[in-house]
Amino acid sequence: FPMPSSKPEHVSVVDFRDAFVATLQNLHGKSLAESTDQEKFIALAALTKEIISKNLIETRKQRAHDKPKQVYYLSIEYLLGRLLESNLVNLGIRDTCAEALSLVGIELNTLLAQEEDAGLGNGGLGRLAACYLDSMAALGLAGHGCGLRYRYGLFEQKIVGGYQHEYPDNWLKNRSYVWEYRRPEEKASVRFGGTVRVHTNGRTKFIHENYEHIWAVPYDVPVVGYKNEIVNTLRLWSAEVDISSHTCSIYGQDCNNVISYKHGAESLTDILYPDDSHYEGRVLRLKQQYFLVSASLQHIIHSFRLHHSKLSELPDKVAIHINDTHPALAIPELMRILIDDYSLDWEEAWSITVKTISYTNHTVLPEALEKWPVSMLEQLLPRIYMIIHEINERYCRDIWTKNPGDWDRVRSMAVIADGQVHMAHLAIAGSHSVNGVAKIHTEILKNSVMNNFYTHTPNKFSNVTNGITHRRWLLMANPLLAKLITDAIGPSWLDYPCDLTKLTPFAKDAAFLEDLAKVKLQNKLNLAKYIKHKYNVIVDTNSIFDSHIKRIHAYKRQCLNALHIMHLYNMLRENPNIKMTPRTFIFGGKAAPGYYKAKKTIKLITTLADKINKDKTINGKLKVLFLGNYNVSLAELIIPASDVSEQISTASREASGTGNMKFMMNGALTLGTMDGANIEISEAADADNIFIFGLSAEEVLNYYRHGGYNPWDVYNSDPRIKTVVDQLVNGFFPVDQNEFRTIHDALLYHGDEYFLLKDFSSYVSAQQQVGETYLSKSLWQQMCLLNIANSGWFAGDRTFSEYAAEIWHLDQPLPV
Ligand code: DL6
Repeated sequence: FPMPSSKPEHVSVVDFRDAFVATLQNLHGKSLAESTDQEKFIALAALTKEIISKNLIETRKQRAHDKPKQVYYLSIEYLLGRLLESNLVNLGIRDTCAEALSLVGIELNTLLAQEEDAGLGNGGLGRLAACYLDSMAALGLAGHGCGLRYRYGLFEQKIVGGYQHEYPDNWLKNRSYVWEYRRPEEKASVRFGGTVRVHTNGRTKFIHENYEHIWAVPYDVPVVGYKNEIVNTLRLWSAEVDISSHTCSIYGQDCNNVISYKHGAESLTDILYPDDSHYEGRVLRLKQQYFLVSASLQHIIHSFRLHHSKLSELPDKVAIHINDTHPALAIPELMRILIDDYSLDWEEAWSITVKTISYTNHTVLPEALEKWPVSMLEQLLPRIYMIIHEINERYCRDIWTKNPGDWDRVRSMAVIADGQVHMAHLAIAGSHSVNGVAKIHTEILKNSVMNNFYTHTPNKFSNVTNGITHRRWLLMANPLLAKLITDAIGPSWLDYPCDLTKLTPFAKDAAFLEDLAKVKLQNKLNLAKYIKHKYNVIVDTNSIFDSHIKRIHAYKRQCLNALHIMHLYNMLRENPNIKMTPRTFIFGGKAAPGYYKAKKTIKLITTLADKINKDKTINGKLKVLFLGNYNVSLAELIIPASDVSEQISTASREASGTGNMKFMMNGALTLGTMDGANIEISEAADADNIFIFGLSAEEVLNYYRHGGYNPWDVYNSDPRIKTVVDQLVNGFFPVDQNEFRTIHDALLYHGDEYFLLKDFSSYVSAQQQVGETYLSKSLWQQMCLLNIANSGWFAGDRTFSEYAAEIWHLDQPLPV
C-alpha cells in the first residue's frame, strides 16, 4: 500500500487514508467496518510510528556523522499523557490525518480518546520532564530521556462516597505500549548485594562478588521534534530475569522456585511510588533508583565509546542531567565505571564526573529531601557505598580546609551524617551545576536551605525558571485559541513563542477581545458537557470557572480555597440576593495514598460540593466540582476552559509550579501568592493583570524562624474565620462531627503551619476583586489577552536554551 513519505507534510489525504486502511487490515485481519475504535487507534498509531521510525533512523545516522554533544536527562518520572495527537501535530500531519479519517467516516477525536495516558509520574516534576523532552526534540538537540518503564503508572483515583480510592493504573493492559521499541540486544546487567573484595597487587582493584544481577531491558519511546524531522528517544528500562540458564527440572519443585524468583526480581519496575513530596526509605525505591542510574550510565558510556576513545573527552561530548536527587547515584556509579571498568585514578574520574553531571533541585520541603540509611546502602550497593564514603571523606576534608575548626559547617554539609546518606549533598558535591526552578526558589536555596553549599561553591549555583511546551498546552489543547492567535499575528509564535507579544496591540481591539471571549466560552461549553456527562451536574458557563488542579498537599492549600467557598456560601445563605458573580469552583488532584490529611481534604471538598450543589436556595450562584482521576488529558480539558487559575501555595513552599504557566498561556488569570514562578508571571504579565494576595516568602520564612504565629489571634478577631473553622466540626456538614477534626486541629491546635488563617482575609479580598473585575467583560478580556501575549517566555524552549547554553555548554546555536 502507498507508504507515507518521510516528509510527512507532503502526504496526500487520499494516500493517508489508503495507508490507514491497509495498516488496519494488516494488523488486525479485519476490515474497517469490522474493527473497533481501539483497533483503529492502534492502526493509526502504528502508521504514525512508521513515519516516525524513518525520521528516527535518519536522525541517528545524521548524529553518527555530526557527533554533537549528547544530553542525557535522567528522571525517575515522566508524565507523558497521550502521544498520538502531539506526534501528529509535531509531524505536521494532524489536519491531513483528520481529513483522511473523515473520508472513511471516522472522527479523529474518537480515536485520540482511545489512548491511555502514560502516567509514569506524580505531578510537576514528571510533567516537566515530559515537556523538556518535547523541547529538546523541537530545538534539534541530541537530548535523550532515561527513565523506568513502570508496569503500573500513577494509581487511578476513584471517588467513592466522597473519599479517594486507589486502583492500579494498568496502562499497558498486558500488552506493549504502541509507541515503544523493545531493544533486548541493548540490555544492561545491574548488580545488587554481594561483597567487595579489595585486591591489591600494584594497583588496587575492587572485585564485586556474590551479587544478584537483574537485566535492564530498554524500551525506546520516540520523541518527535516539531516539524524538523528530528526524533529523539526516551529510553525506559524494564527489569527482567533470564531463567534459561538456571538449572531446574521443568516438572519439579525447583522450577517453581526459579519462576517465583523471576517474578519477584522483575517486580522491581512494577510500580511508580505515588508520593511526590515525602521521602520514604523503602529498599525497593532505592533499587529502582540504582537500576535506572546503572543501566543508563552503562548505556551512555557504551554509546560514547562507539565514537570516542578518550574518556577525558566525556564532559565535552556528554552532559548528564539529574532531575532532582532520585538519580543522584549517577555520581558514584559513573565513578565506579571509570575506576573499576576503565582503571582511571580517583582524581581523574572525579574531575570527569563533576564536569559531566548537573543537578536540578525541585523542592525545599524538608520532608521531601532524600536520605538513605547507611546500612541499607551498604548492604544493597556495597561498592557504590564505598565510593560514597570516599566522596564524603574528601568533601568534608575540603570544607574543613576552607573553614578550619568549623565542625558545625562540616557536619551540616557532609554527604554522610547521622547514619544517613544525604542525597542532595551528594548531588551538589558531585556536579558542576546546581539550579533552582524559579528565581525565588533559587534565592531560597542560596540564602537559606543550601546556604553553606552556596558559600562553599557559589559558582555552581544558578537559576533556570521552568517552562512548558506551548505545542501541547496551547496549540494542541486549545486549537480555537491557537487559530485565533495565528490568524491575528501569523504562525511565527509556534517556533518563537516570545512572538506572542505581537498580540499586545490587540488589547485595544474590541472585536478581537470579543473573539477571545467566544473561544473561552466554547472551551467552557466543552468542559461543561464533560461535567454533565460524568457527574450529572449542570454548570453555568457564564459563571467564573475557577480551577485548582494539582496534587493535593497542605502547602498547596486546597483547604484555604474550600474555607473561602464555605464563606461565600455562608454569605449567600444569609442573603441569597447578595450581589455576587456566579462561580464554578473546579478541583482536581490526587493525594498520596498514605497522606491522611490530603485525603481528608478531598473528602472536605466533595462534602462541600454535595451540600452546595444540592442547595436550591442559592440560585445556582455557586457550584463546586471535584473532577476525579486528574491526569494530563483532564488538564488539557480544564485549562483552556478556566477563567481563574488558583496558585495559592504558602509563599516559599512551591518551588516553581508549571500549571500556573499553562493557565496563563490559555488566558486564565492567576490568583496567587508571591511564590515560585507566580512572581515571574506577575512581572511578565504586569502586576495589574494578576491577583496577588498573602504573606511574602520572607514573612513566612521569618515566622518559621521564630516558631510560627498564633492562629487563635486571627480566629478570635475575624468572625468570618471563626464561623468557617467552627463549621468544620459543629455539624454544619452532614457527616460525623469528627470527620474534619484533623483539618480543624491543624489550623488551631497545631499552629496552622501553612498560614491558611493568616492569609484568609487577604484571599477573600483578592477573590472579591476577581468577582468585580469579571463584571467588566472588556477589562477582563484585556487582562487575559495580556497574559497570553506575555506567556511566551514560559515556553520550555526558552528554558532549554538556557540549560543548553549555560549548563550543558552545547555549541549549537538555538532559536530563542
Ligand atoms: O520543577 C517542577 C516542579 C515544580 O514546578 C513544583 O513547584 C515542585 O513542587 C515540583 N517538585 C516535585 C518534587 N518534590 N516535591 N515536592 O515534584 O517540581
